[in-house]
Amino acid sequence: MEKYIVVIPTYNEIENIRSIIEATLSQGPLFEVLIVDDNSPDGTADEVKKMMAEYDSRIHLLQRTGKLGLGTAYIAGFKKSIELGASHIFEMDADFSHNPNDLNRLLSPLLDGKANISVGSRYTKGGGIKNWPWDRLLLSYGASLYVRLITWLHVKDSTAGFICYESTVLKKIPLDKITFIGYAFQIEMKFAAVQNGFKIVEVPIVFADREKGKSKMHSGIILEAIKGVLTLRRRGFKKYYQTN
Ligand SMILES: Nc1nc2c(ncn2[C@@H]2O[C@H](COP(=O)(O)OP(=O)(O)O)[C@@H](O)[C@H]2O)c(=O)[nH]1
Ligand SMILES: [Mg+2]
Repeated sequence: MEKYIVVIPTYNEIENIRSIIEATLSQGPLFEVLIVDDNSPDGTADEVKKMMAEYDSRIHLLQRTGKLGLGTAYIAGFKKSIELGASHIFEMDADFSHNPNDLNRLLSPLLDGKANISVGSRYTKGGGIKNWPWDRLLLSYGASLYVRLITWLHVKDSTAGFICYESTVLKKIPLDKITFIGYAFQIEMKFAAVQNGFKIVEVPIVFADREKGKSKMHSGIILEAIKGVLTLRRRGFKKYYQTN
């Protein structure tokens, strides 16, 4: 049975949470959301609970005890989505940088059997970025070139975090071996998927900077990515992520 679960990690997204959930559910009756909240001090989870009482059973909430990072939030969300019987599982941010109106465009190549994973890509023809300062643009584009050079991963937007997976992909990848938490997590997931023989397609999207709330990006995450890519190269030679 088809069931599309959109996993949305949150940390202090009170200004975005209601509208992002509504926009996601409005994409079609088969869409559900799973919020993974890290005990946001601003009460994001309380707002989700209110909506769960107002709406039907298409809203799910996973609460963690504290800010444990984006990567582990997604891993927990993927496991829960598999338990809930999802056929397709999405990664999407809460801050509208990823437009929920693109969800069906990400899904469609998978429903057509063209690939197992689709990546909302800023760096493929037709994609782009709105309202980012030049230094973040440079960092992001530079990172994508660096990743391709070191890992040979054939994905133009390797740090992208707007993704749709067939659930079979997330059942096959050894999720307990996924260790990174920031941009490196996004690269690691794509790398592990390719190592297991899955096909990735890039769908052009326009990424917009957040209008409400604050970014949680920090320099530690950049450092993790620089070192992480080298670790991935070594793991690639050892087929570290390959399962039978
Ligand atoms: N659960 C959880 N969510 C997080 C954490 N860090 C960031 N997020 C969420 O991940 C998404 C992307 O984070 P954001 O701060 O917008 O990063 P940026 O887009 O790279 O500036 C947003 O929905 C955040 O609320 C975390 O440690 N735990
Ligand atoms: Mg953001």
